[in-house]
Amino acid sequence: MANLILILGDQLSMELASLKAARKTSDHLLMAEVHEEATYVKHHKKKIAFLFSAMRHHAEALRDAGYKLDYVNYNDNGNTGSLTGEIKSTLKRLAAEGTTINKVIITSPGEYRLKKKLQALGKSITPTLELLNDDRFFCSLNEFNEWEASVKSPRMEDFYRHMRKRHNILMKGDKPEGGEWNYDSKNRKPPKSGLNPPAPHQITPDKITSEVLSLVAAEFGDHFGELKPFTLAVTREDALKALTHFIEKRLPNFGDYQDAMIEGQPFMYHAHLSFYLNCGLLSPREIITQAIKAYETDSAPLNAVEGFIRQILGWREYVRGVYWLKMPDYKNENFFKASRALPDFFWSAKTQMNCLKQCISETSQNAYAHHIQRLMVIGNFALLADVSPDEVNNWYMLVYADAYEWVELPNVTGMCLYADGGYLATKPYAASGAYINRMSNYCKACSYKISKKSGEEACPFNYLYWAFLIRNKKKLRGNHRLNMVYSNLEKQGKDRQTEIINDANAFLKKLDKNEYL
Ligand code: FAD
Ligand code: DLZ
Ligand code: SF4
Repeated sequence: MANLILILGDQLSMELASLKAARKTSDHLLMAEVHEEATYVKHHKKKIAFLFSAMRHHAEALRDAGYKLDYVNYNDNGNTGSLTGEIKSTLKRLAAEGTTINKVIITSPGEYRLKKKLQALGKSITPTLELLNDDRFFCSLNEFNEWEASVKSPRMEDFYRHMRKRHNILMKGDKPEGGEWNYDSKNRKPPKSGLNPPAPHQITPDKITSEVLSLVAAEFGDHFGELKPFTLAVTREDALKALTHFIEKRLPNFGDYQDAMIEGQPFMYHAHLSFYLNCGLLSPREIITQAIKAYETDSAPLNAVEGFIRQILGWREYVRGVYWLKMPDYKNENFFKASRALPDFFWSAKTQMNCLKQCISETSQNAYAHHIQRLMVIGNFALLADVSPDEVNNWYMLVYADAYEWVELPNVTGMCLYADGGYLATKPYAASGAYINRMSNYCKACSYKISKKSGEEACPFNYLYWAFLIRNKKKLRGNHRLNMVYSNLEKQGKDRQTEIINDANAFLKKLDKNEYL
């Protein structure tokens, strides 16, 4: 008896749990490009092109490795438009050919939405539908839940230390390498003039990618973002080259300039690897191994390597654990009861606020923005302007090529909007224009004046920040990490607070009318 194994678009790894158990001679593999996955949010054109091309290349690699595989192209006649539909029609076809399927096996999907659909399908078909644990992570979901239950406040930093010890990464016996767990005090330097980071590894589209680019232009022309130039890796070989390129050329400066932003430099010293990691072309283990090797051979300093590893071994694993522990309720979190509609300029980048203009247009161009652009510019604005978490989450899911709900939702709802009331972050990542000015050169070319605190010319982040604190005083005043900030606000006196509120209200009123701000 044969099994049918569905490989999802973000499961492009030869080490996948469902493949390890596959029998090449009898089992059938299925991959499908479907309308439902491409449109449940209207993903950036580049994301669809990236994934469809990577899926097609992976299908070839699987066939070359001797697997029997059915691949359903987006425009194939009879494409049902959904993954559950494709499983059902494949079962029907195989039955007509005389093949009985014993089990449908799938490595558990990364999104709650799809898991529920597959579980529902399992109840309606004859073969047993089996979901296997996705073991491409350092921490299983059971282990995360046990850790979470065993600590008083489940913060990322403690989880990260637990992971360092558990996997013996950057450890000297039971002590952290270099004596500290975290070298952020050495990181986060402002950008200096003349900084010129090397571009990430770029590839030229091959025949498969060119066909996919035409398909995406024809079928998803109304989706957000620019399709070309398309330079992402779509094979494991090229993704490995992108990894080597990062380790050699950018990792040494990763720590120093982790939070820095320069106009016209979207990638800075960041890895630009999240797309490959999240769809399976690269594994977190091999990335961390390479980073450690760079440290051991003195090619990259400890502050860079530790900072980089913390993102993957710490944050990435942690947000996945939080997602699966807290879903489905996490999707409805709205601590501040924020309800503003997403401003139009999130789509068009038409704003005079230069920081937002740069970050949103780079997002549209590259389906990428680095962490601080996502958190401290775009996300910060959404938080300060009281935009509804649903609308913000929808935007982040849609615009970035690395977006899958397991990683996007905790970052947006928890880290960026504090909509979970402080489960994930100890305080809201809210900041005035001073932070953006310190960490970027955006303010130099802005129509607003960073030095002005009130009035039409003032940087909107300046008064929106204080107005956010005033508006949410009842909810935040008790947070000891905000004690100094609130004392500062109180010292500013009643008249100044009224001025802040008036400036913020005037700005938000214009925002609601979609005026050019
Ligand atoms: P680098 O900065 O070079 O970091 C290296 C790797 O660490 C990344 O590739 C990524 O795998 C991991 N990493 C870093 N920070 C995080 C984090 N906070 N959570 C999880 N993994 C992390 N990341 C996604 O992969 N998908 C998303 O949809 C996503 N949405 C985000 C939304 C917001 C509002 C914020 C603040 C962050 C979001 N992140 C998301 C996290 C982070 O911004 C991206 O992983 C990172 O920018 C990817 O670029 P890079 O590969 O150059 O990362
Ligand atoms: C994101 C995506 C897109 C755009 N298209 C497909 C597809 O056509 N077929 C597929 O199997 N997967 C696709 N994906 C990835 C899935 O949405 C992803 O597997 C789920 O969201 C679970 O993480
Ligand atoms: Fe952004 Fe304010 Fe600086 Fe303009 S002045 S770039 S709005 S932080």
